[in-house]
Amino acid sequence: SPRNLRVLLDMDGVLADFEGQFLKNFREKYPQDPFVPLEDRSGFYVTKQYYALGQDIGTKAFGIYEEKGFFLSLQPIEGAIEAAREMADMEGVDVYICTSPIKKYTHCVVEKYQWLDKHLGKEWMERMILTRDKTVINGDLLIDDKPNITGGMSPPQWQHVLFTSWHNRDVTLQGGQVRLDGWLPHSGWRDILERKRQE
Ligand code: UMP
Repeated sequence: SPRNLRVLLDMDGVLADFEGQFLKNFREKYPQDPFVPLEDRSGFYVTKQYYALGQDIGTKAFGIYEEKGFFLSLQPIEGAIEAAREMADMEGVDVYICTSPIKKYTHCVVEKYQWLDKHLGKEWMERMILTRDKTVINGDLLIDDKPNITGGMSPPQWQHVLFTSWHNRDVTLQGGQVRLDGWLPHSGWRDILERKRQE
């Protein structure tokens, strides 16, 4: 029988609403400062866009997601938890969480585990992969909102499913990328898995 399909799920921007929480916290903490509405986001790095508004604004933006409690407080993306559970329950599919912690790891690393425990449960600890280089991780599919994922392994083993978010909605797909527009039942995530299985 064929081997299991190995699916890697990114956390920030795919399972957890990093951008929404970032903006909420930034506006609450710095109500007098300029900000970037979600519909004006472009480029993967939110800090890069805030630095363009001024050095001090960029520094403040950085501070928002380095704060204790930020990563644990992220709300699940709509439909993500249900989809992740259903995917993990699919016959012949192995699901892993593949996420890059920020360099200032103190709160981020532990809170990513806590978030997974809180929203998906203890058995998901077995699925957790923390890495700053996703290209060296084996998989058939990587579902991730970052358009250009590079690293030590070129090309990576996995096919990149670009998960739509505000910052990448106008990005042109490259190479073997396909797009996934969300986790609601009709987004087509199951079709992407089935097609990959039949390759
Ligand atoms: N991140 C930054 N700067 C930004 C936006 C995000 O450092 O401007 C961090 C947050 C996440 C990580 O921890 O990058 C995203 O990692 P992946 O989604 O690629 O796993």
